[in-house]
Amino acid sequence: MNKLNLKLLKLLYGNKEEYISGEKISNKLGVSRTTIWKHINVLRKKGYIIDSSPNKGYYLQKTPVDIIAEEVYLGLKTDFIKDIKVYSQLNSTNEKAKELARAGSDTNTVIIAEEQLAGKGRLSRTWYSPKDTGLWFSLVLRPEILPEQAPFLTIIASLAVVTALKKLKFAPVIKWPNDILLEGKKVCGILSELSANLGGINFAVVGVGLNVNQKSFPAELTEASSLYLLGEKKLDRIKLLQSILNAMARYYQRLLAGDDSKLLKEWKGYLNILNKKVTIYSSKKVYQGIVIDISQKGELLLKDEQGKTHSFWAGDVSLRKQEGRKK
Ligand code: BT5
Repeated sequence: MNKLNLKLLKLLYGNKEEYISGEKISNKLGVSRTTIWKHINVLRKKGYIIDSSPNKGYYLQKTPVDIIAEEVYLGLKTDFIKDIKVYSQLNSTNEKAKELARAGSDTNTVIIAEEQLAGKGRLSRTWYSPKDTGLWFSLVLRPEILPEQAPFLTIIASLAVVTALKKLKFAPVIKWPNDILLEGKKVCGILSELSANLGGINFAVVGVGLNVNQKSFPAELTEASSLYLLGEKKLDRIKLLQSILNAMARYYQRLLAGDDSKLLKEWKGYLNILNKKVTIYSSKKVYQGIVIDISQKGELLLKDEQGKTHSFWAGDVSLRKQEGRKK
């Protein structure tokens, strides 16, 4: 994010509905009026409508509809997020986030794409990410937790999305390990990836795909839906993203503070498979049984028909409720 653009925007926001003179901006930011004029034009190119008058100065009339890093940043209630990068098109925000993380990018950076050409799901699946309609973003984190606690990153991300959806009066349900459903339809998927060694976690990337304003889906995605289709209202993606990131900041702090048990309990409150009959597909075998619990480490515990308990990690298996359809 360009720091001067951000400072300039803050001033314009602070003076909504009225003009602020070029001289006043110049004094406050300690830069020349020509520099301000150049940066006003940069903001205009990003979609901000800023009126200017030789006598009165500048006035912010309208903010853009596209996702703009500064715009997201200004509405955050937390200093948890250190940087936001928005791309109009990426193959995958997770891939970009990993590339930046490997190159030493700051922690707590959000990578957003307006469109993904090769959005990723688990187990080499693809995530349909059409242009300008959803929220496709990844967070680069360097959490000081043990590698075995990594499933908690997906847990807190789903709690953050659930919190934001509940604020909009939706009633979300979590399907283990990483789906968020509304009225039985998948509106959100989360993909967390980890780079770790014996010393601990190098970095984690938490990717969130949330269907917001799509009006339709490809025929093969029979179980997908969007907030628009279910709520019959177009939503402001920036506000929604801010709400998710604000909630994520609170959950992340709790995770770092060692509040795992309570987080897990809260998350289990939204799960739709506890005590239900399910079929689990691992790469080698198919298991059937009843989900008896999720372990403190985030593994699914399944009791099979012979009474034997098996545990599964999220990354390795797919699951369907019996009589249900395969994910
Ligand atoms: C997931 O995988 O649900 C994780 C999806 C994570 C996507 C985000 S977007 C930002 C970040 N960058 C990335 O590259 N990825 C992350 P999984 O549980 O494997 O589910 C994938 C399955 O969901 C697919 O095989 C489809 O059946 C279905 N699906 C694909 N696109 C969908 C969509 N937009 N909405 C609902 N379902 C979808």
